[in-house]
Amino acid sequence: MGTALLYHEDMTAARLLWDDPQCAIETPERLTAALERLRRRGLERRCLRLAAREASEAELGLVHSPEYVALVRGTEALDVEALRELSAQYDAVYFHPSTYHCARLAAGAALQLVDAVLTGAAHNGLALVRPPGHHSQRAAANGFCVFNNVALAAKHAKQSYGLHRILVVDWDIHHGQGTQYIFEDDPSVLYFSWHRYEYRHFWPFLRESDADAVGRGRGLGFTVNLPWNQVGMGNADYLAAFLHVLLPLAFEFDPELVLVSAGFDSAIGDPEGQMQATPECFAHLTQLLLALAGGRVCAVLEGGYHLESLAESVCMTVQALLGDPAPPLPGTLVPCRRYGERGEGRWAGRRPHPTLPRSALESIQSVRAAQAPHWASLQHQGQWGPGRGPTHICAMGRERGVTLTCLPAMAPAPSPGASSLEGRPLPLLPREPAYKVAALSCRPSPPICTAVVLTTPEATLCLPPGVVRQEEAAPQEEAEAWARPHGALAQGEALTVLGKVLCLVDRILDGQVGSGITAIPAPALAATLDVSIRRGLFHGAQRLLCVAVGQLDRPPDLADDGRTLWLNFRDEQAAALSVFHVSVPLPGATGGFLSCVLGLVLPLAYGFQPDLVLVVLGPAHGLQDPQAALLVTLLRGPAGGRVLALVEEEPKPQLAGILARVLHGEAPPSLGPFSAASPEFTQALGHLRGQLEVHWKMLQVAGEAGDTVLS
Ligand code: X5A
Ligand code: ZN
Repeated sequence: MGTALLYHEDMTAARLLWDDPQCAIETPERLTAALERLRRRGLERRCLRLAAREASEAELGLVHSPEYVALVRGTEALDVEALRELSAQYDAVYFHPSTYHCARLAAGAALQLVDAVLTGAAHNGLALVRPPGHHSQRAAANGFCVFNNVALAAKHAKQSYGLHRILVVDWDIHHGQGTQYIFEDDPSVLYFSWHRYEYRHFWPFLRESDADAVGRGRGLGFTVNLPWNQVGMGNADYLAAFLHVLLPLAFEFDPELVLVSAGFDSAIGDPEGQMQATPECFAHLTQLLLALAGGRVCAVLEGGYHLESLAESVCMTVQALLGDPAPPLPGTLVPCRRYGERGEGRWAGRRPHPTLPRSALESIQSVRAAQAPHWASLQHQGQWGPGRGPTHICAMGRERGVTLTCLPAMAPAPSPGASSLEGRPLPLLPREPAYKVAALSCRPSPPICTAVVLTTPEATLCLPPGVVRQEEAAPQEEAEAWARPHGALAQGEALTVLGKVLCLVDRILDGQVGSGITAIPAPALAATLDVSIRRGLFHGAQRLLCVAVGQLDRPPDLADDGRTLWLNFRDEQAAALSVFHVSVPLPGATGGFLSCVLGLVLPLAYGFQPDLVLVVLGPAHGLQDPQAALLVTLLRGPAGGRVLALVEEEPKPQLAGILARVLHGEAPPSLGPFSAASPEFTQALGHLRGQLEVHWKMLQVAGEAGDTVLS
């Protein structure tokens, strides 16, 4: 079990034999560069290596006409002039004598990957193939594509395994019109594509690439097009597209398998795409998709023409498939602002255009509007947007019928070492500046992935290999000092646990441990949380996100200074008590839970860019195990995997094991059948988002005027 990697050296044989500037970028080096980088990073040997086989003609017939297959077979015997002549009959295609063999291997690799994942030989995988597939149609080659590898894989999954719901995510920067045509009337395949469109001025210049192409007949609503009308889309735009468009529909669809048309011409540096998303973004996109379909994700290479960017992005995808935490996204996460704020570090020089309109949000708005009739999760959203929301969060409290208090200011996060304990006396603690938080990016996987603090030995039995018990503890006097304000922690077992938790917080922040879970006796939970937050800040976390589920109060004397963001799911009204203190009602329906997590918690979490995420499941948290598992899985994204989950020891001792597995990189179980949120719930959530999106731009889903931050 693990991640399958499919490849065959023969796929490097096909190459352009004449001069054609349009086709010159599709080179054999694309494959060798990607594979070389996987080897150099030690990623290839962590995968299950499988050699690709050729798809049979019968298999090709799942998608393509016999005449077309025969025509491609015939190219094996053609001379260069005849190849050139035939190529000219298609749009952006070249044939080589080895094309038929390569294209059968590419299709065969996709089929074999599906076999590996659906037979359980692998959890997920990547097929490194060429020629690519998503432009290829029943009887036509197009856009470097000969056979439609991903469409064949979907048909194969339906035919040979009886699957009923397959999600195809096409993150290549071109519209996979071939895949769209093949499945446009098929409700068993949900096809999502984002693509450079520029109001139809970009290849393949099709009217049917726009957001209002939503499928036909029984397939209405199962084609989802997100056209980008400007170049320069970056990490925040891609993430917003996933959180606000793809994932709500995908969770509602509840696929049994996810196929990715994984083109990396959507990454920074690519000459075709001209976009700005950095390679790390693909780790996040992959990780988000792994939360679907029990983690059965099969990625198949499509485009990607900047060898360096392609190789890095492929590595990021494979790392995420392997279960490694995704490196934090560089730069500020604000959808579609100015270029100057994008592309940090080694990619910093690439700023092709000086300014942009709010183009990404317009695209997101248009696809949500086009799909709303077909998806419960997009209904009753009401209208909230920057133009309609409050200009300041304080202004709106009474009108909206929610409790709001003024916050002091949007203070920038203070530097580590600044007074974080707010005058609270803590004797016996070292007074030297707090430790530096280990650099998050370019960090190798921590030596210990996930550590648990448990009091009951039985509970360890359900832990997967690789999850270890946290034995190391802070010295007793230190634990006592930190416990001092809290009677519940003062002695016995609670104090022992606290000593370990203190140490675990430190280890996660210095990168020696990836993530942690602590099961705590109920009476000590709130106090342990309070101390964990303070310890995290003391240890140098600049921003700490706390997602508290259930009846838990925010520690009353915690400063509202922007260093902590407190999100509380509890059974009362939605309320933004400040920009950093938000209460959300506990949704009953899965639809409500998903809108909270995808539409509120994750945008806030990604926008906040925390160093550490604390997830606390407190009294009466009301989450079913799969919901808790999904929440924790998704919260691995924003802080480079640094999550510490605190749960009550009773009444569900098995919960710690479930969370340990997802933090360790296992896929969460399915949420079960989708149930729509009530219109009241959706509206309350919408109001809350409307208030918060002035400060938290990742919440925005509409591109109306009113954003005054641009200047
Ligand atoms: C698979 C892929 C692009 C074709 C571009 C033609 N095809 N101008 O990225
Ligand atoms: Zn492409």
